[in-house]
Amino acid sequence: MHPIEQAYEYARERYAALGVDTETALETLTGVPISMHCWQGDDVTGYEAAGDMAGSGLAVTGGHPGRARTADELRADIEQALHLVPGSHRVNLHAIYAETGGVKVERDVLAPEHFARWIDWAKAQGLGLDFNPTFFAHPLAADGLTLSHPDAGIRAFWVRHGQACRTIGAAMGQALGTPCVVNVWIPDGMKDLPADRLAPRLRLRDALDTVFTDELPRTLLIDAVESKLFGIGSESYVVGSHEFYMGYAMAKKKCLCLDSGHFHPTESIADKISAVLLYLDEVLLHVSRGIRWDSDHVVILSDELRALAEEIIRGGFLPRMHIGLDYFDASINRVAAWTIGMRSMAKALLIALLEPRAELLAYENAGDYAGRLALLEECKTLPFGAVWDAYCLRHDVPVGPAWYAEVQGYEREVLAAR
Ligand code: RNT
Ligand code: ZN
Repeated sequence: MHPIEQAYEYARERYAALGVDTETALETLTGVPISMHCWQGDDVTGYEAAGDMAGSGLAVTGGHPGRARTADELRADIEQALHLVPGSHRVNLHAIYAETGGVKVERDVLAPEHFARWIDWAKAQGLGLDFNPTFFAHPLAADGLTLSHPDAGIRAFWVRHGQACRTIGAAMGQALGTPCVVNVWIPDGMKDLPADRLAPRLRLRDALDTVFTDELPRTLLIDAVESKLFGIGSESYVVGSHEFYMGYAMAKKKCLCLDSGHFHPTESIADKISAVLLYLDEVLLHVSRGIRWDSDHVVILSDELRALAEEIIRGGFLPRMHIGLDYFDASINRVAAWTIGMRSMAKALLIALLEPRAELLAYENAGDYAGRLALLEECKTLPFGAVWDAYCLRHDVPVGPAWYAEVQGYEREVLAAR
């Protein structure tokens, strides 16, 4: 027997003794797509003529060579990363990744044809696509206000952009046979104390209502809205706060996006899932890793990530969750940054699927909290690594750190030439 299968056999028995079927866990994991954010590959620049981060409130740090300079390079890099991740996944695009053949196309008139190459590629790769309007890196976003802008003309421009992006998302959903999650995040806010917190929120609410006017079937498109706590340049006030969007999503039956970097540093989005899903149909996750602030570090197998996965699995919420990654680190090899995040997310889900749920609940229901804590602690050293290795082997992706050699080869042969 292959040593990995041998280790797996031992692990299978250890889990079986706790009432956990590793085969069922692996089967479930195979069916969970993770949406990989394209913007890790090019530092959120996109391929519009004058891509800069104007009005974004985001900060990408690092200057590792090999940034994808074109959509073709980006697709090649994404393929390389996904090749190292077990399971079938999705790719998350932004409007700034439109391909307009060198012609300037304003954001408010973008159309599905500008994403035809992405759609054809996704079809060929067997990938689902998700999408985001880009309400930043644009002269009309330069003062940090978009859908809540006091100028009706600027607001209308961004409303048209949001509408155009829903049309594009629906076309993606139609072409690929899987609904496209279209997530609205805007940077709107103020650096210093506003005198009026209400008016921008009223404008945002009305603008969103106009963006969402067209009823589009859930089979093609899922509308999501994403809040934020603060950004660079919006430290004192963010128009689309958590309360704003939680209320909006509930009132208007939208999907709520929870980004793990968009709350106070000690606040965990894991705890929010079972609360918001009492009132909402669906939740989108932007899995990120903040260090001291919303720093968007590469996702790793942290306690926070494990807690998030546990909550999804414990609640039986998988069918109502859309799991996406959202970070950007330009200081290390970008293909590795993707691979680490994707593999970590899948590992966290696997560990959660391997939890001895019945035993834990038995302790809890008996009021034996010492037993519950003892078992949770013992679970941390159960041989989930052997189950993960078997999963990688079965899906024909490198086992253990072996994947990094492939990234090194790609860096030498492809990235270094950029
Ligand atoms: C910004 C939000 C948003 C972006 C992406 C690029 O704070 O998290 O989701 O990161 O849309
Ligand atoms: Zn996000």
